[in-house]
Amino acid sequence: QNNRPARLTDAARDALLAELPRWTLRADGLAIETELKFADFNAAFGFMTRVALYADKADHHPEWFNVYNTVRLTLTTHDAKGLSERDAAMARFIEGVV
Ligand code: HBI
Repeated sequence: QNNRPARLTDAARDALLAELPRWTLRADGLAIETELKFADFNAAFGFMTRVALYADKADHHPEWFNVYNTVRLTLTTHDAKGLSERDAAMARFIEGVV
């Protein structure tokens, strides 16, 4: 059980989006999203496996969709009802493994 994580300030959220050009802010402002294309399903699922192991260790889980070589991810912190440092950390991890 996470202790309640703090929501990012608007300034921190905007800085994060500037740092992560492949990510966009969801219309409600409460999540960041991206769509990733891999060479094939094997590569896509291998990516998902790495993120899954990170998520399990971090106790922070993405909302995601996969079909063949495409993975869509939405990051938000339910316990914060918006974006938190946990989303920033996960996005930075993802940037390192795509
Ligand atoms: N993942 N994205 C996300 N947001 C959460 O608030 C969250 C989570 N994974 C586990 C988790 N919280 C647990 O700490 C419980 O709060 C369910």
